[in-house]
Amino acid sequence: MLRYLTAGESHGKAIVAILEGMPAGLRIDPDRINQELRRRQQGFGRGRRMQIENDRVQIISGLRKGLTLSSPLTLFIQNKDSSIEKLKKVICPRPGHADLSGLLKYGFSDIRDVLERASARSTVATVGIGAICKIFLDEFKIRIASRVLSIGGESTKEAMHAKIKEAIENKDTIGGIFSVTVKGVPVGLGSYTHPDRRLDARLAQAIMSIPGIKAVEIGLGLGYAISFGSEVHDAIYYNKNKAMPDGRQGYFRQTNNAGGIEGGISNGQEIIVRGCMKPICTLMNPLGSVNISTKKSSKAAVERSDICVVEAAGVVAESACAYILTDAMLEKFGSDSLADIKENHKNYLKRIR
Ligand code: EPS
Repeated sequence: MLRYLTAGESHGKAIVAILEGMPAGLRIDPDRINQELRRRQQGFGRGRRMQIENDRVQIISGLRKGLTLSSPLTLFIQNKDSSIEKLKKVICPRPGHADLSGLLKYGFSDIRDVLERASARSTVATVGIGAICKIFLDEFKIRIASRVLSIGGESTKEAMHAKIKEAIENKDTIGGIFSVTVKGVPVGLGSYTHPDRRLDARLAQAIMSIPGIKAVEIGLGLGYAISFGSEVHDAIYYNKNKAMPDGRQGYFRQTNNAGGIEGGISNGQEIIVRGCMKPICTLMNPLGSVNISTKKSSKAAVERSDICVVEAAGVVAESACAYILTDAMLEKFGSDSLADIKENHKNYLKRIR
């Protein structure tokens, strides 16, 4: 139903996104998009680039008088640091980054030609698109939030902070785990009828495609591997006075190990996804590498970078989930006009009561 394209290099003129397939009649407040862009720039452990940029969106198509026209929406976010033509050549690939594989794949002789697009700066586009999707989901009271669960294995606020400080002091970097939760999702988004329609598979793909993400779990995730079925499946109850979170009367659960998705379909419970982010690969005290011109051992390149971006990754993952859930809502309830979609949504909730 929905599709998007993004473009832009980290130090190019701008980051651009085109979102096609949003229904007509949705009011878009650019400030809401700017708020999300702002959230992406934050978190303890960000680098100097975030002090330079003040990401703000210009919407250059798809809106008239603040309302969507169902035509493609184009988001344009200017880079303040647009020094791409002046930046120095990079010749020692950083372990963990796309540097070496990208260089060999495309036949470049300067790693900068890889890293400019491989940079996580591209997540500005994901967040811009996700913000529009969140505005759509708000119409259905579907709310998405994220949280940092752990940094370097530590899970209290002070200990997480201390880990990041330790990384800064040691000229190192650190990763962690974030969660994304989605409240208010109606039962019935996604489907078991074909692999590429499964909601959990679609969410996992969207989150795994964020730079630096190495694992995604839904609900109990890896915990399923160490449990008996009787311990982990969410027993079903019925009480005509009790309602599921999506408004359905009668059926309810007392646990949510499934993370809101069974058989590739939302089951009306909160959706719970976790993502694991590896430590940033640019190290101020670099690992061993090889000079691509001389083939001699050398230290990996050092570029301006962040120390820890798990909090920002959570914000980006919220956006990735918002996009998938919007797509699944449009699939279920129609895709032309917001008013029609709302009517279909209302009638559906009435039917499944
Ligand atoms: C980022 C912009 C980049 C980096 C970071 C994320 O800016 P610069 O390279 O100019 O410092 O801060 O990118 C990476 C960590 C990476 O691996 O490329 C941003 O806007 O989020």
